[in-house]
Amino acid sequence: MLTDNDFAECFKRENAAYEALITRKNRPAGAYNGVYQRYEYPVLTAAHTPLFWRYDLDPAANPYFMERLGINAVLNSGALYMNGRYYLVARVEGSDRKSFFAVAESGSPVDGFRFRDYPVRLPDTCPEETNVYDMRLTKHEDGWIYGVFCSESKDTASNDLSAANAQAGIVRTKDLENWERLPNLKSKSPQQRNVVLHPEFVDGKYAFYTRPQDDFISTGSGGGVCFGLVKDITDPVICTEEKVISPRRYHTITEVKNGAGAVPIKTPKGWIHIAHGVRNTAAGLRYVLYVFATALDDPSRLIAEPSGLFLAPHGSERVGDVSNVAFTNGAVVNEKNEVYIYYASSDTRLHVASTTLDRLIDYTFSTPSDPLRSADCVKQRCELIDRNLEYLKKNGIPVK
Ligand code: M1P
Repeated sequence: MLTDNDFAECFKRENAAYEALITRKNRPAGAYNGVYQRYEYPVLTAAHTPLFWRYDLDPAANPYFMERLGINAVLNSGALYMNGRYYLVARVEGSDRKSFFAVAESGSPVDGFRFRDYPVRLPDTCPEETNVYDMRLTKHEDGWIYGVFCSESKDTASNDLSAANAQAGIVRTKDLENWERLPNLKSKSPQQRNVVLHPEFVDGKYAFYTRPQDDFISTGSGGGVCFGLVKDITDPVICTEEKVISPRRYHTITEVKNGAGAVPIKTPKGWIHIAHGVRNTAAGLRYVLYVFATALDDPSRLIAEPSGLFLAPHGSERVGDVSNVAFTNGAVVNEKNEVYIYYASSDTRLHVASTTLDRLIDYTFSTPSDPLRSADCVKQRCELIDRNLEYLKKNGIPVK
């Protein structure tokens, strides 16, 4: 048992380490690819959660200064840029495996994120709900900020203890402090995950990107990222056919499944979507980010899909609770047209990558699409090599 003095020393030491972590400056890191810039440090980790969320700070109740309620991971985060500040609504996973949401904010897009004193106290309107995670934050033109997240419950119809049911929960807020819970989204699909609300009305209706799935893990007959409309957000029923807008494809990075990620970014050339694609490997599922664009006059119409992956888990990002995963559910654009993409690695920590709107547009609309067959991919690459060698020769630039 610690003396009061030792207890106070422990707190002082841990608090100093915490403050050093929160105030540490981030810096660009990683190989150049011209598309985006990674940063050296994650923007949020389990260690970024306040000490008073984890420790009992009363020496009489906690004589060994132990963590009483540990935090396992901080990951997939919705993101918003408002009035010069960057807001993240992160998925925080306790050591009890239950996730919850918490708002962290900073004046900088790449460091300094500090959690508010309390996690989000989501209205508890679904008694069967066991777990909540992965909130997408949409600043909608109706004036509300919506949070669409996965609401998970036990599948009581199955004898399998791990069988679960995923639905899209919906909340709305004006201040990221007071949240109103709306009914879960209803669609024809038995399960839904990775649902995103479009920021503008489409044909006077609320538009959702959905991801129909037959069961909790497998999308089964679900063909990919879909699009559907809802007349009344307080009674959210998809009233149109859920149209596949970004299909899964054989032998691509979306073969096993895909899902909408960040709220689409409006650009003069179209809506840019940063989504995730999943393929299977001998080492298990591999999650990467990819990009596609839909038309401004019809956000359900695919107009560009650059080939392959946009961002894959790299180096130490590849290891974590669920290894080999890159996942995003939040990106922001500031008034300087800088884009910050918040992505989690291996379901463990949250990173940021930066780019600009111009670069993202160029990437989206000038990167060739996937020809889907090795022979055609070689042809595509040889055409690039031809053009490059010709250019270098013409301009007298030596390569060797
Ligand atoms: O473990 C990787 C990801 O798995 C899920 O994504 P999907 O539904 O596409 O398989 C999500 O639960 C996500 O939280 C998680 O990061």
